[in-house]
Amino acid sequence: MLDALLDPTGPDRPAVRVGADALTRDGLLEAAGRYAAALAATGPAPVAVHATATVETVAAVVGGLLAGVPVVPVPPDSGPVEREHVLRDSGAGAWVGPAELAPGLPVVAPARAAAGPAAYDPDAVALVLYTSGTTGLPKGVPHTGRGLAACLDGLADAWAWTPDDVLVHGLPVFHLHGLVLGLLGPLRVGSPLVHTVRPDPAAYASARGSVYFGVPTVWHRVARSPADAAALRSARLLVSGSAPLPVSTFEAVEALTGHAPLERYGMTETGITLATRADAVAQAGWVGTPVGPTETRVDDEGRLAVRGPSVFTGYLGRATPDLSEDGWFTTGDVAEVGPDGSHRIVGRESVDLIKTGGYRVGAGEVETVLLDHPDVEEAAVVGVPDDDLGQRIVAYVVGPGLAGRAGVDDELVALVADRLSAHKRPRRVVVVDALPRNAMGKVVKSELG
Ligand code: MLC
Ligand code: AMP
Repeated sequence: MLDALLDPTGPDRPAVRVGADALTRDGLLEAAGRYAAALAATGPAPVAVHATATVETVAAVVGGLLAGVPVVPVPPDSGPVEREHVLRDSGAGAWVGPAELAPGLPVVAPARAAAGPAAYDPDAVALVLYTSGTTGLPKGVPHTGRGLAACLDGLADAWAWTPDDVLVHGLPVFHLHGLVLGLLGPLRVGSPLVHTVRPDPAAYASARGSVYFGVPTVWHRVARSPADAAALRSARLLVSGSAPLPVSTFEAVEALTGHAPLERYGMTETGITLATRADAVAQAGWVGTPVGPTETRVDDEGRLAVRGPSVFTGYLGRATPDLSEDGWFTTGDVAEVGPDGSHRIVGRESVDLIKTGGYRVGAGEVETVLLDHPDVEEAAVVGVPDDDLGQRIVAYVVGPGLAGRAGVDDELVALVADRLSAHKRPRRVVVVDALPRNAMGKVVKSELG
């Protein structure tokens, strides 16, 4: 799957830069090969990686892939409840990260001598990504090398992405966007990567790349920083994804940079299934045509289903009712298809999946933590529209001991931060006497926010 990285005729130039640290192609193969050698000794169980934005994470992830050991990237800010769940649920047998964060798991240290790649099985699980559902703790999404490669080849074709490009982004390296597209993409295509550690407009401006990736929040911030935006004029492509790009942001970015952002659409479960091609005219609000051999289907109610080589084959260890036997995955997004075959994402079916800053957060996951507080009797978590984040998380709570108590919001935000990833914290906590409910007793979330 890492074709360009493993091509012995490829140039030994800086392949991956993360902040101030850079690895050449040979340097990365050496660093990753040392992890691969160590992993050969820990056995075939998945390796979980504390996925900070560092070259060490890059080496560990690539090392797992070279060794043929499934890699489970773990958000470095995940609280203990979330982290313990991911480690247990994935069946991880080894850990790259601080020992105290994964008690009981052997810590993998790079071996003295690098190992070369193990025999590659394209149908073996290469990565397990965790993503939120509407309720419960995050679910594991296994991807094979074949599926990931199909996704990346489709995008390389759509964007005419070649080794002559330099990719720039600063997205987290534990999700589909930052890790698969943003790291495995350059290693498959052979284009150098400049990872800016954080996706700040100033860092994007000084990186001088040709292709830039960002979530809409990043583009919103770029648009508010005209001098940095102007530095992106020399780029070839600005790509947005992971959440809807507001028309106002699309237009501001185009005016300041001279580039209409190319939107693409995907999901942790499906890979990137729709993309605006580099040679198409990008239109605000439209996310493009099927990637590679992907097929899409939109029913009378607008429900979007996708099928193709990058779509997963089911959650790890649990039923996957949204996946049909013949491979169609019902995304939960509502879409329309234009006369040119381009797709527009109109909304989501469930209010319980929130997208904040491009992160997917299940309302139920946050509600469960809030309900663990002794004074919280009822909780409803919603995403309310936010210019910068797309949606911001607001929690409504009910409990006789809460009303009028000073600092209750900080206490509940801290409780969430203590258990789950930082971006799952509510931005605001509202104490109410009662939650709006319908005749069936179900909370009417549309009346909140
Ligand atoms: C945040 N903060 C809070 C808070 N929430 N403080 C108190 N209470 C809360 N509830 C803090 C933050 O920790 C931060 O502190 C500061 O407030 C600013 O927070 P922010 O406004 O959220 O900004 P930032 O931290 O800069 O995050 C924005 C962002 C980030 C865009 C950088 O959201 C991000 O990296 N998003 C990318 C998500 C992503 O990659 N998704 C892809 C999923 S895959 P401090 O101290 O740190 O400044 C997918 C499929 C596909 O979707 O199609 O790609
Ligand atoms: P995740 O599971 O984090 O991979 O999030 C997937 C969800 O992000 C999709 O189901 C969509 O709701 C949303 N999404 C991703 N890309 C886009 C886009 N370009 N436009 C609108 N929504 C998007």
